[in-house]
Amino acid sequence: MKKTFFHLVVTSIFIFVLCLSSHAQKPPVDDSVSGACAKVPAVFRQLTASLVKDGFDQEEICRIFSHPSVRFNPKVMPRKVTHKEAALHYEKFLEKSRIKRAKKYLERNRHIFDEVEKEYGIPKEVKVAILLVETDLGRYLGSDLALNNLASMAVASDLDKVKSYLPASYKHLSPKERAKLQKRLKSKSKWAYSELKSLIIYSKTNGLDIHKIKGSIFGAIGLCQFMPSNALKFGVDFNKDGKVDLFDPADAIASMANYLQHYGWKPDLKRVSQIKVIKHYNHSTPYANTVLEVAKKVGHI
Ligand SMILES: [Ca+2]
Repeated sequence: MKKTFFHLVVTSIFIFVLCLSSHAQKPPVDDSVSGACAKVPAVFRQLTASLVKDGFDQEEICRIFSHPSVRFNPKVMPRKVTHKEAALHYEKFLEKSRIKRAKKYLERNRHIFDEVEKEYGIPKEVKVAILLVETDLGRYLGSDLALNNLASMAVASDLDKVKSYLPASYKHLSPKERAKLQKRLKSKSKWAYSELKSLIIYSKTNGLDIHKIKGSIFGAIGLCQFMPSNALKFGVDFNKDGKVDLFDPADAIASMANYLQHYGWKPDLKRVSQIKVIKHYNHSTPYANTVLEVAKKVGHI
């Protein structure tokens, strides 16, 4: 009896110690998730919770947002809401040196431009002109990650959070102006959140590292500067390598052509209708005129 009791006590202690050690050696699976989630910057905690609530995998979202390259840039949203297209100078794209580079780029990628033109009917000169105006033929693809810019806008829906970054003219707003600006912030934040979701899906679907996808200040990506939602809708895997990579000339040029065709580009379209289609790319008449002027200059090789 004594021996049995002694054995019981020893066995119990053994099991207890075993449990403790096993707990220490093998943390529950969820610990790795909460570990990564704990590293998500505080400014993005609510955003990541929303993404998980909207159906994204928690582990994936925490992995994305706990990466050291993720950061909040409070200056993005103020730029978005004060952005004035008319203030941009498009005439620089008509400079001789740029036209010369566009011609060279076209020659270097002529087989792609020709094949895409055959399939979608968009003149190669128009496509190279858009690449020149959008990213200077891939020279400028953005200085920060699309993820950071979109996430920064998505969380900046509150005027008080971004007001110190607004231009001086926005400092003394009337209550009516303030309400209007606040409404605009909310709407842009909602838009950025939706684009952020598209970016996550785009990178995952195409096996691209989201922490390497550079974007414009407003989150446009690739040589053709598509918003992620358009990358999902109009992206074409033209070189048939199994992924839509908008940083690859073949995919970018074909995706752009697909987009323009969708918005009504046809052969023998009159200039006024061409302008209308190009404005779907960027809602600016000076932009559309510049694209056609560059195309005309490039065409005269
Ligand atoms: Ca591809």
